[in-house]
Amino acid sequence: MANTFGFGGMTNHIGDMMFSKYIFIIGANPAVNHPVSMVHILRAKEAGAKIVVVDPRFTKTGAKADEYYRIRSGTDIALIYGMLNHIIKNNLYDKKFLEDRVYGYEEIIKEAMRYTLEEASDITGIPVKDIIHIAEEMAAAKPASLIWNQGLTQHTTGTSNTRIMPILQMFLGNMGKNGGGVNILRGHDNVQGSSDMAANPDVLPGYYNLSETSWRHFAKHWYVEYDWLLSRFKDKKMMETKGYAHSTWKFGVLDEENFQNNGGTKLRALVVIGSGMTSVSLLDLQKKAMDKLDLVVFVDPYVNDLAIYSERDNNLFVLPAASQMESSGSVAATNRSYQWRSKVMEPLFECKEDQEVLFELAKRLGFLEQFQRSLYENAKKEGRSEFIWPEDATTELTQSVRSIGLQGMSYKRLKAHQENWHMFDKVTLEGKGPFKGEYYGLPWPCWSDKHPGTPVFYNDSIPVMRGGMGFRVNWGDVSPDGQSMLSPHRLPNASVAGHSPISAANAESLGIKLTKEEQKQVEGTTYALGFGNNILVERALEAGLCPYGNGKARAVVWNWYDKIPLHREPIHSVRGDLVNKYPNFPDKPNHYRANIKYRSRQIEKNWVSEFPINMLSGRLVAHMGTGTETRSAKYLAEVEGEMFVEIHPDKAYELGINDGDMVWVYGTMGTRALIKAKLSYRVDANSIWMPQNFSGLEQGKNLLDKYPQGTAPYAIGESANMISSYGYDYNTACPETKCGLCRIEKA
Ligand SMILES: Nc1nc2c(c(=O)[nH]1)N[C@H]1C(S)=C(S)[C@@H](COP(=O)(O)OP(=O)(O)OC[C@H]3O[C@@H](n4cnc5c(=O)[nH]c(N)nc54)[C@H](O)[C@@H]3O)O[C@H]1N2
Ligand SMILES: Nc1nc2c(c(=O)[nH]1)N[C@H]1C(S)=C(S)[C@@H](COP(=O)(O)OP(=O)(O)OC[C@H]3O[C@@H](n4cnc5c(=O)[nH]c(N)nc54)[C@H](O)[C@@H]3O)O[C@H]1N2
Ligand SMILES: [Mo]
Repeated sequence: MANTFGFGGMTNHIGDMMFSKYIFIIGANPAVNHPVSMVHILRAKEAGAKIVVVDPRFTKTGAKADEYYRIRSGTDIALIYGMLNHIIKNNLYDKKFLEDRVYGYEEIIKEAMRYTLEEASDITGIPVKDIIHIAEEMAAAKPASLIWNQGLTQHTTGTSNTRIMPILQMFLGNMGKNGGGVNILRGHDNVQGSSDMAANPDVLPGYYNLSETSWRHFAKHWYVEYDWLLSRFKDKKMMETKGYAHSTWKFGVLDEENFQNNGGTKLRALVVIGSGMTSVSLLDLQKKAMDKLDLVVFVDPYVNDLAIYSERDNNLFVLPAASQMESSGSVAATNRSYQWRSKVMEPLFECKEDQEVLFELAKRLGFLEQFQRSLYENAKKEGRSEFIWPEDATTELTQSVRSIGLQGMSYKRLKAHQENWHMFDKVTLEGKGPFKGEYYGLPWPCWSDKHPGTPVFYNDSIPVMRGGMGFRVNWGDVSPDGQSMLSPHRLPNASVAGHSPISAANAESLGIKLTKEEQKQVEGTTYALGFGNNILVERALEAGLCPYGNGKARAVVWNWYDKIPLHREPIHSVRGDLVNKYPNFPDKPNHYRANIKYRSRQIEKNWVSEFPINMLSGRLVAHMGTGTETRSAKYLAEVEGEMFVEIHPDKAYELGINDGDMVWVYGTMGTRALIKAKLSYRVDANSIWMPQNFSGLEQGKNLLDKYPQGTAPYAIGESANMISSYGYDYNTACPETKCGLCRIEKA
């Protein structure tokens, strides 16, 4: 998820938490989901940091914290504005940081003034005295680190949540400092890498937009003609249009009104490679959509869970993929460090590595030669006639993705880091011996083969060649209201203070020296659009300048619907009395090719009267994602072998449910799930919680006999997504699986 500054990922890193005095964990449960990070958090605690958890559920992380506060899900923005209200009124904020480095903070101050402590308390359920206490202690702690994860993103307001948190950290002056920052603990192994590599429908690798300029940039790096790429699309408009999201494709099959968003046609085929699929909300609609396609292909080391839900008897293929143990390559950690991974064993039986499957697919689609061209070109540069996988692919990626500065990450450097773990400090990431000056895994941006990587974002008190940088200048030098977007600070040793992104056109005026010959070589390019050499960037670094510019963060995003983050009640809110005061977004046509409802769904009926219970979901330590892999592991299935729903004893008593009873949970989409009740004080009296890690039981129907012989997992259960509510983030279309309503009955 991109943060306020247009980049995704942690600003700092996990070891860096040792420098924190206060760790604010909001919407994350690292004790279960990031046990290694939790070790670092607990070490920081031993060294004196205060650990504070804000979560609707009393989690294992909450149990290990100094303080735990229960919040109503979907109300984090109101909490932060309440805290800011107190912080601003009592002058506990870092005015200089805001003035120098943040555009539009005045608008945040205005909004915060509307959230009296009483109002924030009413919305969030957190008592006024507690909001004051958190605000005062966090403001006094220098520095404080802020951690979040899916508790914030899986909401209609998910993007706004991920903007308000860095805004809070800027008010407190905690950005660009060791022990501070916003630290998003990412999900899967290499999820950071997959977003860097554009496993997203709205960008090209490196977060390049879908414009002709970006396509032309990649055409060069892929050694294909731009016109050939264009010919693969219906037309130029579709080439520059966001694709379906993981969450919206089903609407492109089921609802004719969406076909116009998809070049006038229904979606016809689905190839799933590396997603469990029952992880997506509205599972029943997904199943129905799957069965209306012409072709469905799953590429997976296990039998994909969604395949089991299918009722079709043709054109569904399950192809065996090699696992991570049977493949190698670079993977990006949650802090933007890239790491080399070695193959442990050759793929078993008929399994193929993912790239082999894609090569075969490209071959049958008739463009294998173009697909592999850059691999051969990169091999040629090293005097080879055959390419080596994944080395030559790594070269393609690192040389093309210059927006976020991957060009310093050659596969040779990455391998050398992996082979020499003992040469790096675990707290600071700094290298020793031959790696002196480098940071482990060259966390991006790593601008050149001499650049050390960037362990902490936005630290403008160290030189760029030590990992220093201001905020990225990505939206022009001047805001629409005429304010400068450039920083008044000069990085140590820099030729100028705030400046635009480096281009051949502005280099000279910024004090960057290029010879005549070099000028010719970089003509017409920018720091992000180079090809064949890295001269412009290298000369900028020599002048002490960060290639992407040195600017201000923007608290006001002038081109978005919510220019600043605003509290909006969830579509299916337990506080029906607040849905008109804090309405959700207007409906959004063509949102990742589907017409998505917001406000119209919110007011379609008085949801909470029919479905009075708030529905939360999360994860178990023994299972991963859909649990496809982990429920197929005998011992993990033994540890956590059964789907359950946590219900508060008061609620259970009211509904006549005993611990261990089977219950029907009814969702707002007309589906239901049969789950075992677990009475628990972890949830409040009006919420339930379920793990998302099960599937294989469909609205009470056991699907075990659908698995091909010998492939059934050891444990199955209802999927939480069979009963999730309708709702999508207004920017990313991430499903709202952290809010929703339901009704419960004893089965
Ligand atoms: N063992 C294990 N580890 C995993 C995974 C797994 O499946 N199993 N999955 C991996 C993946 S893909 C990811 S993305 C991460 C996810 O890691 P986390 O985000 O830590 O996981 P969750 O348990 O889904 O949600 C975190 C917390 O958010 C809380 N929450 C829900 N709604 C709200 C809200 O509105 N506000 C606030 N403040 N909190 C809220 C939930 O109660 C929950 O405790 O974990 C990764 N690690
Ligand atoms: N209700 C609810 N739903 C949620 C969430 C929630 O908190 N609540 N969390 C959401 C989040 S954050 C996430 S990330 C998703 C997770 O959802 P998924 O990403 O769907 O979950 P996984 O089960 O990890 O899926 C990975 C799939 O890839 C396969 N696989 C593993 N290795 C390889 C490989 O090398 N090659 C190939 N081709 N396949 C491989 C696995 O067998 C598995 O089928 O769930 C989301 N859904
Ligand atoms: Mo995730």
